[in-house]
Amino acid sequence: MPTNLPVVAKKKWYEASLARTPQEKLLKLQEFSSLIPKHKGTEKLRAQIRRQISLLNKEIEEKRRRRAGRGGSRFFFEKEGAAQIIILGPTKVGRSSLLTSVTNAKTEISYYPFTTREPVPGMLRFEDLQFQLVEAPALVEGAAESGSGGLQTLGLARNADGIIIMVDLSENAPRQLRLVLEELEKARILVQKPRAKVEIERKHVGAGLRIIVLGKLLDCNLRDVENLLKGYRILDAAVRITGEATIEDVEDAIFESTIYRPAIVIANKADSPQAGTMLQQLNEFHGVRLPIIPVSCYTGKGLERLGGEIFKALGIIRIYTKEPGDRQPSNNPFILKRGSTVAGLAKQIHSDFIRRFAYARVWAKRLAFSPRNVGSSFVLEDKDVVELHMK
Ligand SMILES: Nc1nc2c(ncn2[C@@H]2O[C@H](COP(=O)(O)OP(=O)(O)OP(=O)(O)O)[C@@H](O)[C@H]2O)c(=O)[nH]1
Ligand SMILES: [Mg+2]
Repeated sequence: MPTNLPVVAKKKWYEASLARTPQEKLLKLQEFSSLIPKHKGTEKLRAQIRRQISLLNKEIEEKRRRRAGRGGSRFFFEKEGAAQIIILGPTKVGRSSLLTSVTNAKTEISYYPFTTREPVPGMLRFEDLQFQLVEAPALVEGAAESGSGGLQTLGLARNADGIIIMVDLSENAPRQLRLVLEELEKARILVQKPRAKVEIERKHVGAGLRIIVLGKLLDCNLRDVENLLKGYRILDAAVRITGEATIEDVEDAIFESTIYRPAIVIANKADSPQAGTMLQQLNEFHGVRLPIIPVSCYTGKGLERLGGEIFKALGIIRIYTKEPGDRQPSNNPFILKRGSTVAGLAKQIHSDFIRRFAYARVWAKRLAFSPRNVGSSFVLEDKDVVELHMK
């Protein structure tokens, strides 16, 4: 359902998007919030703004506390390694046990519930990559609506690149899974790839609005999209629409409300007596098509699969570049999305590279003749070695 926001509200949203400090953003969002008409079409938006306001309040409060030297919790982490993955789950499922088993981190494991109160990071090695795992505090029912910790926990998931949903096979694992999925859904974090993706990249160079539709617009045309964006004063941006999108999907993207994060389910305590039955129920659980990996932090069973499953779920590939004339490629791969082309690689290395690109030389097992000279639209795969040649 469209939000049909009045012009004053759209203008206020635009001002909020320009805010430079959390305080300013908070103020603008509060004003924006009061301008949203209350009807069915704005329900989701109003809930989202309430959440955003509550998170900002928390952020400001914590900054103040930290400045006053009284600590304050650390709720956001600089990303390290190839990707940041949040371990989410109800209490006592073994999140700390997992972190301790597969990373260098030290964190308290205990029989008592709610032991972990602040996020704890650790690095997991997978082949030549490192993933940063972050144990989130336990998720409780209603987290997405609560004004405090639950929202921050879900905020961690929003900021991360992927999610490990952890459940306990000695308990009612399907119910635990449902709880986490429901909270994620309420927080508008999708764990299943949406049918459409709308990316809006704001520019500030006066190049105007460029809309690229790679998929299909379902209930609108290009002109409608353009008008919607202009209504929000998005006049200088590159917009990419993939998949089958509705006008609502475009508006969602303006508010950055719904986001997709790849996820896997780790079913812990596979050593417990009823684990087999629980796992079966979990696999029959409707509506979820996420990979489910049974593990035991006690016996170590299944833990060796973790890195590979994360890698697969993230949909990334590693590309090793080589300087013309060098014998060996660099040990440090570039991380790209699956399906990326040579052009994507060139762009990631340097914004100027694509303009000067002449051709690339690719070494890969799948090629009949390797190395092969290719153009910028050549689709890369994991572990390809690439030499870029410039004009
Ligand atoms: N049987 C069995 N018990 C486990 C396993 N992994 C963890 N536990 C036990 O489960 C309990 C909770 O483990 P934690 O790792 O502290 O769980 P958590 O999810 O971090 O819990 P909180 O941070 O308190 O919310 C502890 O008593 C662990 O010893 C396992 O693989 N098998
Ligand atoms: Mg813990």
